[in-house]
Amino acid sequence: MRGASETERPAVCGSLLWAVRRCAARDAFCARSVYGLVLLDRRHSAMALYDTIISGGTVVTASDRILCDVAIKDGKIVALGSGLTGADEVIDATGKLVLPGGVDAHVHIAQPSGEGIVMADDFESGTRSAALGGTTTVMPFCLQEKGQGLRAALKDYHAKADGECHVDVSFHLIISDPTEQVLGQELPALVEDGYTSFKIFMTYEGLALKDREILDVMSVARDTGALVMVHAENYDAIRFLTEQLEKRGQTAPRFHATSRPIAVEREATHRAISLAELVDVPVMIVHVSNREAMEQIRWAQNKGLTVLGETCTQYLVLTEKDLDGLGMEGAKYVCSPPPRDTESQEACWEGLRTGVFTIFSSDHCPFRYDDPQGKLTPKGRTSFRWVPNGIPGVGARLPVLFSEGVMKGRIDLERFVAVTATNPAKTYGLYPRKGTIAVGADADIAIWDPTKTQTLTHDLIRDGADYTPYEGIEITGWPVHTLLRGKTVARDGEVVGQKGLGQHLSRAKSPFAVQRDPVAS
Ligand code: DUC
Ligand code: ZN
Ligand code: ZN
Repeated sequence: MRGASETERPAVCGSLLWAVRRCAARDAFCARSVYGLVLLDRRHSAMALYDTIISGGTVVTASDRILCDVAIKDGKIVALGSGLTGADEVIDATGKLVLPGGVDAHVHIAQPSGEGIVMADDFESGTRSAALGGTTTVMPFCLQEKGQGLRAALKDYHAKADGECHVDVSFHLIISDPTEQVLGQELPALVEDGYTSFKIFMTYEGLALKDREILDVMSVARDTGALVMVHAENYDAIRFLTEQLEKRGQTAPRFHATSRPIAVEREATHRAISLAELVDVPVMIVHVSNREAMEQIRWAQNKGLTVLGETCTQYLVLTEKDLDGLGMEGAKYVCSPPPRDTESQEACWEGLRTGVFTIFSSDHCPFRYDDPQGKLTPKGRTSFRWVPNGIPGVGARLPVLFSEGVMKGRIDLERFVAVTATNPAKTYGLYPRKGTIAVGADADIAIWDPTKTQTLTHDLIRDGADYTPYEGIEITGWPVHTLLRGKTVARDGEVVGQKGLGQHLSRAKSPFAVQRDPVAS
């Protein structure tokens, strides 16, 4: 067996091109893993060298695209090269794109959402939809209820998820009650245990933290190397506007958008950035919906602050007009921040293209529409303020971005991979295990047919909701085969195999939050 010489670059750090050339040059004799040297030697060819080869497709990473085969062994990618042979199973990907499975860094699954309201997805249905939509890792939130310890909250969420998932899962924490115990004991211990990111809210009854509390949480993040995600909307301003609207009888779902105008988001975004600057800690502003909020982030980035941004599907293809539907129809689009206008959509595309936004997520937060425990809760009919906040999207995220972004020339394929897989994996401490196609990475792969065209309907998405807000969009390109650690989990619109293949992932600290070893892989 030939090993890599001391002077060679470790394969996982190299570009895809480099790895391919290197494998091709050696006739795919050997491969290195991220975690050590591996034994792939032709002399053992009586036994299959590989479990699976994906042959003939165009492999795309965040930096390269190249025609080559991908060999998989024991759930890992072990070789990239041309003319690879010697596998138990060969998947013909001729004419297809071979992409890293998506990493959806912002989803809500089975999260308690208020009295009488039930989220539409459990971990089985939410991760089923993810697999069908080409996503192989989801990052849901574990919500700390007021008065609850974080460990207790995590125990509940693990109990809900364990054995149920079709794709891998890794929890962020939501801090709603930053007590001394939480800040001083639980959070630091949990960061060391691999829960390396937490979300805080600047709005919502029972969730909104005061500025002082935000500073306290940020300060723990700074001390522990965790990444703070911020829901940036001004709580008092929303309450003020909501009360005014209700006094005027303006209670239909469309007034949800009126109650949360851009200034509400812009102000909170700027405040979150300023608080993070004071503490000297990186911060991720999630679900950014418009140019003014994006400009706060760009301003901070230009100033040299580590401020990251995320935008989501709804801000690219929905507008406030979608909330106008007859009767309660608009409730299908109630989410926060609300979708804006076409200029805001353009700004979000620009942010994805230029890198102001590092990450593209779904903010999947599903409620059934025609259901008293969902969007049509009796209280919701009395005012928009009671309509459950959030829309489904984990299954639609990648097809919509591929079709509207890549196929319409707004972003290129490499950027698509970057914002949907590589960057989320890097940002939240899952890289290089997740988020790329490289020797040593988990074989989490979505094979796309870029020519497949269809009209988006809920039966293609198959989450637990009873609608998709993206119904009727004409989609070009579809993930026709999804593999999780080398095993097929979805193919041709059907989930394959048993639930329970998905595992919980403990994460490293974000490279944005801690100094990286400059030479480690
Ligand atoms: N914030 C989220 O992140 N998701 C859904 C609703 C919300 O306000
Ligand atoms: Zn939020
Ligand atoms: Zn969310």
